[in-house]
Amino acid sequence: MSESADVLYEVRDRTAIITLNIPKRLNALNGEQYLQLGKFVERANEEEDTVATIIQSTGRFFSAGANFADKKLQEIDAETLFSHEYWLERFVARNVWLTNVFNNHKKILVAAVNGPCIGLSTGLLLLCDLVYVNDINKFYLLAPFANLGLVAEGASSATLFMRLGWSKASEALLLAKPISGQDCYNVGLINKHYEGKFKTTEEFNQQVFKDIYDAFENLHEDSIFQNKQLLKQQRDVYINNANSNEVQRGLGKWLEGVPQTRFAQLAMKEVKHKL
Ligand code: CO8
Repeated sequence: MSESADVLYEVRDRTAIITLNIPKRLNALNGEQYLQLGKFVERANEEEDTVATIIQSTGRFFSAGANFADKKLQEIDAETLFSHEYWLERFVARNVWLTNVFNNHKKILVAAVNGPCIGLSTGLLLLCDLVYVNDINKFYLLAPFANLGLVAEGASSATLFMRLGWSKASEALLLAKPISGQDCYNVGLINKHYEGKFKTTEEFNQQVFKDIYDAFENLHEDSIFQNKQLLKQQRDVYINNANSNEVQRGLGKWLEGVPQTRFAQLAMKEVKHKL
């Protein structure tokens, strides 16, 4: 297993497995950790012998989104913190690239979802082909951009309505409401759930790995990959359009300065999301 301790990578039985490993922060990711995640997904794309790529996690959350307590953000001087240069590099370039890396992945992209998912990570989750959840009663999606002075990220302005329908997408994005695991299951986002029968995230991850392997083991690889390309072509126009429009609007929000204040308030525990 090769690793930066925070995000891990391994290949097992024709499957690349990427693990978010920051349970104490509920797998909230800072800029470098999102970059590492993207690099690992790129690496998985180039693996010669794999059919699937699983994104899995540790602890009680799948991912709490961007790390609002990122020290680097707090140490930056005010002029930089409101500059085009900073946000073009740290936000626009990163989000466009990461969203494309997920959208363009050639293998079956699977999310093994041990718990709730928030923010940019929700956008990435919605770009996965298959979603397996341990316990739908403990799972929710939260796209809290309207509460943070931001706009949709990770092409979620397209994927939310494609995967949840317009009404739930509106609740998620316009009202920053969490979408429950039961709702996500009812609308078909979740392929399978396990009624919370696994007491540890590791046991759950192991079962998803086994289920995926059993499902693709005897199929013809090239047909899988070509079918993925065919399916993907149907959504590409939406995803690519959303990706570029989202970052353009998002950049405007960072230059306006509201998210910087909201992130600081979250870090000081002055505000909380409504769950
Ligand atoms: N960043 C950093 N630390 C976090 C985060 C986060 N996003 N979320 C949770 N944590 C930490 C908490 O600070 C806490 O640490 P400590 O134990 O040291 O106090 C620990 O994880 C456990 O969290 P809670 O005690 O708060 O656990 P609860 O179960 O009570 O609440 C919640 C869980 C509801 C998830 C709550 O922690 C929360 O609201 N977190 C914030 C989620 C959020 O807003 N994420 C950002 C979304 S926006 C986004 O992803 C795109 C932004 C693009 C930014 C680009 C920047 C460069």
